[in-house]
Amino acid sequence: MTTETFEPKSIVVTGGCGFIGSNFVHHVVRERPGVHVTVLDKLTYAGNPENIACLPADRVELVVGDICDAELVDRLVSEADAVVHYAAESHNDNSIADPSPFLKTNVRGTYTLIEACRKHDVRYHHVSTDEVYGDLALDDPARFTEETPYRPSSPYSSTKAASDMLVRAWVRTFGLRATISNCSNNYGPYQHVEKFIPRQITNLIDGVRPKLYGDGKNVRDWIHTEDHSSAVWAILTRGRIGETYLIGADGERDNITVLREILKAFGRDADDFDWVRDRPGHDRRYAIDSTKLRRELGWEPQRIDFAAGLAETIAWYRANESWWRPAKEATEARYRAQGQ
Ligand code: NAD
Ligand code: TDX
Repeated sequence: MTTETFEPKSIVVTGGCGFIGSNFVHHVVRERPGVHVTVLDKLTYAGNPENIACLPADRVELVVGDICDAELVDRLVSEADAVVHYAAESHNDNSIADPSPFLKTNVRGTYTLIEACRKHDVRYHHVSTDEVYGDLALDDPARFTEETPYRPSSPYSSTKAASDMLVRAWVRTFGLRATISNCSNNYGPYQHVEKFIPRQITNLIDGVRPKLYGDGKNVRDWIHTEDHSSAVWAILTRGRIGETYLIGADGERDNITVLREILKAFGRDADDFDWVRDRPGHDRRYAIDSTKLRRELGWEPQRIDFAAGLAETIAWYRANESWWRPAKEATEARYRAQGQ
């Protein structure tokens, strides 16, 4: 299928100091020399300006602010060709402990951005998650497609689903020039230590036993964050307006298998971990069918060797202790209070 190429010169990246957003900013600076990036980030507990501090100042500007600040958003959007929206409250466990910031940032924040994009007729790409589709059974041969009905399980995923719905409505009713992507679980550098893979790696560096929820059989569909970035760029520049694209790299693995790969890399015994309290409402399995993205836009993931990607990620956390150390103690204190 032929699609027109959109060539933005100046983009706003919300949440560009978080895990996936900052990896995307690195990707754009490296791969797209003519593009200027304005990062809009509130620098919550999950945002770290260090993630993009090494990038050239004439290519990347950081604006510290809230996506719910309509005046600020209006000004930044009026000066841009496109908005790529990553900013979110992103952690399921936090959304169970306190859903309130999820409602505000994920729903109200998205509303604020799409209103500004509508007013200034600016192209908008909405970054979302496969969790909006709920979960699949372990023995179900099916995978999620763009046609799968929404069935979110957690406060986090229900607010992401709500934000997707707002974008769809703005496309249909107001002609917003938008695309949506729903990606599976990312891993790679700069991921917060609250998330599964970095939590276990940094526990092992600290000589603490990793923590596995429930029976450890929950399946996640892992993709390297670099492949997520290349997919988002393909959709932003060549995707069809109003369309949703699922992003995945055929990386299904259950949690205990991933944990045992990490334990092995540290030379530890396969059973050297603690079983802890399960997450309430814990989704069983996610699996993405990304045929539409591959067929229509010719995208292919490059970083499909999970063992190699994991080894690189472990090496990154070993080499960058000063990056994660400040967040570790408070994160583990939160988990301890939850019995996890
Ligand atoms: P993250 O928690 O690491 O980063 C979120 C960033 O958003 C932080 O820099 C934070 O400071 C910023 N932010 C939060 N609230 C804000 C606000 N009100 N205003 C401005 N900035 C704010 O998240 P992540 O894991 O990088 O996820 C990024 C996006 O990708 C999210 O939209 C998430 O739903 C989506 N996603 C994540 C995954 C995954 O595996 N992590 C998978 C699919 C989709
Ligand atoms: O200590 C742990 N032990 C454990 O067994 C942690 C932190 C998690 N888990 C399990 C829960 C999940 O089955 O590991 C799996 C992955 O957990 P998370 O890293 O919290 O990710 P998940 O809940 O799957 O959501 C992630 O992927 C989809 C991101 O956090 C979301 O932002 C994204 O939308």
